[in-house]
Amino acid sequence: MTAVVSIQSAVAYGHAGNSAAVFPLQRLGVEVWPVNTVNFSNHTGYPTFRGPLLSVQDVRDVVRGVGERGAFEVTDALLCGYLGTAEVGRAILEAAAAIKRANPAALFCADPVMGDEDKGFYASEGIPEFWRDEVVPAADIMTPNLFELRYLTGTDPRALDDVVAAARALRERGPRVVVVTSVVGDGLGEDAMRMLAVDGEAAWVVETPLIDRAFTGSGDLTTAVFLAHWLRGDGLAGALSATASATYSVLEATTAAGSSELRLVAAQQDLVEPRSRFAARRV
Ligand code: PXL
Repeated sequence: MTAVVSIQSAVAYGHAGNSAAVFPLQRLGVEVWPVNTVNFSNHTGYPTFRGPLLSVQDVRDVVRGVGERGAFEVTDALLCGYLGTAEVGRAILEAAAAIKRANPAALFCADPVMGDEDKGFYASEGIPEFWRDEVVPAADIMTPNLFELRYLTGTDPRALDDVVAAARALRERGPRVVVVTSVVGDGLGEDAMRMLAVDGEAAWVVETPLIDRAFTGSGDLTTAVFLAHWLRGDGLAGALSATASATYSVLEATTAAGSSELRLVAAQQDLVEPRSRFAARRV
């Protein structure tokens, strides 16, 4: 059995946070123990959203209770993403430490959600610094977009080689696997989306056609799918290719359906057998 503790937000309507990550992990064969940090009606991109944020103490209690079931001994990874407050982030770091005490082989996979090229920083005050100063040294896998990689490394990579160098620089500070999404740069065509992955040895890039619209939850989906394939032992190139293929296929199905929410259930076969496939190439 492969098992993941996923500490993220949850929404009733649509797909973001755990509501974008849990089902794809399950569909890829991973047992998931979700710990929700908020219970919102919908993601925050809508004009209204309602419902409670859990207190940090509630999040800690749920994590503790899951640990009391003996789950941490058999947990393969802790997954986290979008953070409302750095306080919840600290509870996540404590959870990572507790899981690693129970199973030293467990991985901490963090998607440092804080902003993007189009919107700039949208994370609350203190969150970017929290990712940079406290999560980077503790994480095993990180999945920043290019905007987030720039901030985390204090670099401004322009060409693909520079992005690879920045991803390697982030590795030097903690995570042994870095996946960079939304890679653009000098000499790279603007009609494609690119993801790049580095570990201690190789760097791999995969390109998919660009779908020119915004999605919410697509980053949460991407990190979840990558983690599932990494835990399965698909290797860096295999996990990257499978992630780009599944994510692109779901986004394409979402767009074809004219849906504003990810079509995770309707297009679930794409998680397992993506209708479009893209190979990774070594750079
Ligand atoms: O996709 C990140 C995310 C997670 N959780 C909630 C969100 C969003 C993005 O809007 O609103 C609640």
